[in-house]
Amino acid sequence: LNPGKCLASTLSPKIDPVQEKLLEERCILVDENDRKIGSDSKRNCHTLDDRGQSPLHRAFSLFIFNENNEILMQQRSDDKITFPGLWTNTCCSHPLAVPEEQDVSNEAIGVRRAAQRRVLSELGILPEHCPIEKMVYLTRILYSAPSQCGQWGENELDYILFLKAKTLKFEPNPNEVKEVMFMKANQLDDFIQDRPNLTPWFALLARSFLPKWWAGVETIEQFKDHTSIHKF
Ligand code: DMA
Ligand code: MN
Repeated sequence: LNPGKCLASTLSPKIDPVQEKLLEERCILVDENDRKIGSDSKRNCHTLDDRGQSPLHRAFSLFIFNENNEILMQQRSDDKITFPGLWTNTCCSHPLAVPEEQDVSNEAIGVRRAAQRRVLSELGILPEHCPIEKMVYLTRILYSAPSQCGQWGENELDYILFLKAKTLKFEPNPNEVKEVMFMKANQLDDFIQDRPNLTPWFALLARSFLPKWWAGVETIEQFKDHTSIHKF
């Protein structure tokens, strides 16, 4: 990712009002061991300081597979404040600093609730097609990355969630998602070679754990590791 190269829309001085309002959400601040140390606005959590850093907060990355084990991929809308226009996995966002979503007991139930909330708002996937009890919490990763234009970035402790969907119906919300596609496992290498416009976290996972997890998706529980926090 070239931080110097900005998409046209990110050069626009006007921030999309819907996305701007979402900057008021309260994210969960954590230490490197995933212990909650407070909360802060989505805006502050994604604003880089003069050393290019932002506060570490909890997040999730959900991968939804259809019955043919293809991943539902999304291209972020040009209205997104961080990483606009980039291709990424099905749905990423943050559990919020509210009791229902802060609870990481019971296989990170709060994070899975947040994922169910966000697939509905980003992709129009109904909760019954994304059941919390069918979402598998695999492991956690820690990574940071600047967005395309310097001012914004990520610094996250990211819960990886997999869902093998029985029924998959979606209706992307254009304010969030520009395009969707299904990707087969044997297309992954070409996908990451051919596209300069991938999110940093998807690129990291695609080059590390994803091929192994994907090959074993039918027995995904074998890859559960709730002890490690993998640092990139
Ligand atoms: C944040 O995703 C989470 C990760 C793993 C990067 P996002 O920028 O898509 O969050 P939101 O959808 O809430 O804007
Ligand atoms: Mn974040």
